[in-house]
Amino acid sequence: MWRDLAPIGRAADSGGYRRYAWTAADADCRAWFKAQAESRGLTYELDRNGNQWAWLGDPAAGGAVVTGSHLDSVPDGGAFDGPLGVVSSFAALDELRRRGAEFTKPLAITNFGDEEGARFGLACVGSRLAAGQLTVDKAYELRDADGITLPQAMERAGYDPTTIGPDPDRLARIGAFVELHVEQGRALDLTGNRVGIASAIWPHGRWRFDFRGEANHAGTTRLADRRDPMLSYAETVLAARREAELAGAVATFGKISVEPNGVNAIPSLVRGWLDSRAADQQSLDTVVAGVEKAAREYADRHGIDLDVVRESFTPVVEFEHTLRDELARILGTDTPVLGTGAGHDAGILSASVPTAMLFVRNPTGVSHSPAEYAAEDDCLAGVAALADVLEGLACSS
Ligand code: HGY
Ligand code: MN
Ligand code: MN
Repeated sequence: MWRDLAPIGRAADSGGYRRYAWTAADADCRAWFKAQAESRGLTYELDRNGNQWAWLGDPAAGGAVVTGSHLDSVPDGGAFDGPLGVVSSFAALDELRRRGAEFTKPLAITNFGDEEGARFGLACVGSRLAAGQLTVDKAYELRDADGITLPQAMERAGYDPTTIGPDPDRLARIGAFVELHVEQGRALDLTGNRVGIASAIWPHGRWRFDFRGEANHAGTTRLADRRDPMLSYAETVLAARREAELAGAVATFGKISVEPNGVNAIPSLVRGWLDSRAADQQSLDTVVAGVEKAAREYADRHGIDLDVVRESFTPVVEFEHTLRDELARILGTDTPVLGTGAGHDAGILSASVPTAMLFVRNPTGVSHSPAEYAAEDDCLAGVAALADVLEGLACSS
């Protein structure tokens, strides 16, 4: 499976993955998923929001045990964030068949569309739409950097955008959703364990800061006469770091766009995106309010107009204790239970269905980077753990 996935959407210059929603690379990932489903005799389904499903057993029977993750990536993402969960799901099913497991419940493997939000700016679009956490109107307004809207992109990829929207009947078929994911920090590695269970996802969100000044000549405009939005932006980046440190949170400006983007021109517009996350809502609110207040002061000082727009927000997710305890019972009560600052489709679905996550050790903690890595032995331990969990939840003992 890894051999087939490895070249898809891989950038030769960085070695990272650029698998953005509704692009050619995404289509290749989707074709791979469908082929994996069909080669195992699973029933392939595409849902109304572009999420892929591979079913063993009758979906209508209810109480299905569902596992899976996503195949899209951030810009220059690693090989494992997302795909490890999907590959492990198919491998776990293979393992269960080897064990001769008898399924008493339907099982499904999923690939949720557009988890990273790399193209349209909003993460987890496929699961948010299904769970009714993103309205169709808002989804239709999403645009990529070239101004292509989400429905246009879907249509160009050969999908029908008119069907998107809440899918409660589909979610009602699910008895439990378990997402396996490479860990995106070093918490597991520090415990010396290969596999862990998720406790919670930090509340997190994305805010767009538009600093508007005045374009002018870089050589002839006196410093005193400038309205340079880059200055306010730069000071705001430093404020974000300061506020995050004070609150024990994280805050990142990782994306920026500049107009007119000329070496010899003072910018007219600097647009920066703040990603901030914290263990609790109050700390996150403190950070974002602090950054915005500082940005307004810096903007005033330089004669800059500032707009701040919250583009997305995901509240804290505390994974349901009954399912979490069941996983701990299956895997051993000494299995580490960890929180994470990373978002997942599992976090979105947790508002609608009992949901749990497994993490696989990441020896460096690096993720959202071409350097992301997981060792084969750890990945195999993840497959074995997922197989045990699926067997415990979906098979007769
Ligand atoms: O955490 C994230 O940025 C994304 O949802 N994986
Ligand atoms: Mn990710
Ligand atoms: Mn992911």
